[in-house]
Amino acid sequence: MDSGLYNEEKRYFSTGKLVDYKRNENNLILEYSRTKIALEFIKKGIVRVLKEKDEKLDFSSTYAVLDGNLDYNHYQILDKKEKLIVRTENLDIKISKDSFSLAFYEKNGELIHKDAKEAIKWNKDEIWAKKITNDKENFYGLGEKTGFLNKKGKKYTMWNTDVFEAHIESTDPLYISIPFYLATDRDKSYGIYFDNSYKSFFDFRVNENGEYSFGAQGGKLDYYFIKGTKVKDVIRKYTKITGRMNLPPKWSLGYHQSRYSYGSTEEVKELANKFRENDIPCDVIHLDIHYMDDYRVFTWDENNFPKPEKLMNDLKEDGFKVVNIIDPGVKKDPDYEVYKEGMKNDHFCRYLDGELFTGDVWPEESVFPDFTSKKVRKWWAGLHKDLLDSGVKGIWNDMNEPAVFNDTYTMDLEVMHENDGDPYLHKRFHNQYALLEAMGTYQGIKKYKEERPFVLSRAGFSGIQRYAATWTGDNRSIWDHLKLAVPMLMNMGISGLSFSGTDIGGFTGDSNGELLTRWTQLGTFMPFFRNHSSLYTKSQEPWAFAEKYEKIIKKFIELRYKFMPHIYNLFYKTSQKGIPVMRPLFMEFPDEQKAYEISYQFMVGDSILAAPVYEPKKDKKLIYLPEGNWVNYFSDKNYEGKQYIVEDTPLATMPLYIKNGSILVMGEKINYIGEKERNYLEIVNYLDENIPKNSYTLYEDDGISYNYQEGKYNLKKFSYKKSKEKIEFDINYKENNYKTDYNKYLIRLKNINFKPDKITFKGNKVKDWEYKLKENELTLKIKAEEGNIVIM
Ligand code: MIG
Repeated sequence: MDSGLYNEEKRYFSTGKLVDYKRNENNLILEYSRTKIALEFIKKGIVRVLKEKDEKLDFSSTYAVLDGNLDYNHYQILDKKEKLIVRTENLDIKISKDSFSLAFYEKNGELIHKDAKEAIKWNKDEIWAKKITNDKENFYGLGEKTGFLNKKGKKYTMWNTDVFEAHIESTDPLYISIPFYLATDRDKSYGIYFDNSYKSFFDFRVNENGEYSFGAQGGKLDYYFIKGTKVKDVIRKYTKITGRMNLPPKWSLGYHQSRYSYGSTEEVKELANKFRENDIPCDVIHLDIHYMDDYRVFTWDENNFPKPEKLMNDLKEDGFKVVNIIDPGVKKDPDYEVYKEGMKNDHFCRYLDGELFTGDVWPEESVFPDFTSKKVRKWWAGLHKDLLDSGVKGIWNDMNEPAVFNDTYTMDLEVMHENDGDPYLHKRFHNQYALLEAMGTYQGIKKYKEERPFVLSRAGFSGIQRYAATWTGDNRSIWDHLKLAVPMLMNMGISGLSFSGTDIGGFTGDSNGELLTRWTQLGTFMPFFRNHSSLYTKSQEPWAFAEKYEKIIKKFIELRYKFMPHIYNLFYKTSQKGIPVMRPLFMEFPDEQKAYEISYQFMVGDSILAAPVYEPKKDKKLIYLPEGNWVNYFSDKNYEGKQYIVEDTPLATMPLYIKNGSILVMGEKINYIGEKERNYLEIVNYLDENIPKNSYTLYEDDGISYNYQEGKYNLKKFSYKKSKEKIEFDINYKENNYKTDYNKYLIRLKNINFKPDKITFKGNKVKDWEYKLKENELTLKIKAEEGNIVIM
């Protein structure tokens, strides 16, 4: 079988010599003797490299790429003997005349990245880009991939695939394809986004000449070089090209409970009651495929769910939101409305000769909407009306690789997609199928609810972050899969998919109390926080095992809600800049060599470090703490950074550290988002001897509507400043157009090192304060207003 990897033995064409070139507004056309190549200048520091196909330069993109980014034309061309040099404001690009090859330099002459000598190769089936790396450079990203954080030395395939259970280091590909990688060698970073949705390959097995490559079995060579001195800058620019997540409804950041499947009204109600009775916070319940009438999408099973509207209403009163699963396959049943309507309007995928494509999925023989067509997406959006009207709040898109129960596990590659008049075979659209479905789903929710949509998708392509959260599919209830989740989710975050999670407790197989407890601890700091398990497995709701486990699980779910103001704030930042919530250590500590290889610890934002336990009966763990001073959140024990420490890891706690010198905002314990008015917002200052001042800007809004787009939000800046004699704490409202539910600030200063004599707020004496000598902590309460606190 052809592995699809670049193979020197095969016959390929290469470009030949430069014959001519032409400068246009935003692009430079390079005419080599055997092909044309365009460099398109997208934005400052983003250059698109595009090779012609079938003797034409086709500037069209996949659905991943946002329109409207093209705005750069500040460049000059110098024609030298052996090279053309393109100078932009922040890049010098040297183009070799002998055979096409690029080298990107900083303005100071430092090399950022260069191509192999013959940089582009192709034959009738494949195209390849060949690149050069160095010993120090590592690779990250590529979305949903198993294995260690650093992808150097491995090869990967992009082909959306339903992989049941078997997720190990060598399992590849999986459900989601993100043809984007980040390369960094500590001093400099760049990204490459390969905008090709055919089956594609990234081969980071660097050869003796320092070469690596990527390519695809079809389509164009079309990639974006993204310059970024800092890693965050590369991600910011990548998500400029393919988009960022929108602000999610706040409830979707709470705890989700799911199972394949909660099968009746009674079962769902019992579940909901149990959460409230046991006083365990939960916002969301998921309904898997058994809520439907014989797996017909957009229907309800009338026996088990006779009155969905009533059920939704009852759940709503208890603060629950319901997310229903929808698969793309539509049952081929002449009496079924969705099938009839789709057939009448020709919405389903067909072969070139007009024959309907059918394949077996849950409803048995099924047909598949052609989401490449705008009118089909609109129809699909419309189909959600009844579900949403009945009170369903979010949609879960499963099986959208698309998965089909046949030999290839997917749609026949010869099936056609209409693509609004630019039709082509499934092999071109396969990896985009879920992205297009999610577009339709998102549109539907947006249309029928005056609220921010929540969509969860199993498959995806670059850009899926604009419409959906993602999860990593069918893992198992084994320790290895808890561990695997950590680097996988970090790489997803690097690849624009900030809102991701894994099935907590594991999907297939039986979970157990200890495993579920440890997994929930990780989940507390995972962007998407859902417990889900498969048919025929042991129940794994928080109370499913012994009480000692339930207690700890409850404590951690509560902790998620305690951290909610901060987590929501981090999501706000993702929506603004694309920077993920869950981050690899090197993103915050780029100067530390060690940080680039740490696969099983992560940062939540820039100030919290989590090192989840992923082994049974573990009572001690070796942890690396980067530069700075750190405090264990649970034990209050302080540690100096830039060293390994051995930490105690009793089941009741997880290694969680706050970087001293930072500020965190926290909420009160609630059972679900919006349950009740809060009394206060807690602002904790983790003071550090070496850090005399710092600040934290908090974003707040109603968490559900679009009013923030009309300015109805707050940006509150909290800062402290320390000197020998006093500490000042300043509250400054940059924006203040949303009325919050609390009216007090509870301010805590840890490591304060003196007992204050006098505290004032806006010049008036503060009475409500307490200093705890043993904890070395000051707590004070003031009215939630702007102003300056002086502590002397
Ligand atoms: O072939 O809808 O990954 O989360 O519970 C199984 C049933 C189909 C796969 C999803 C899983 C879901 C299950 N689905």
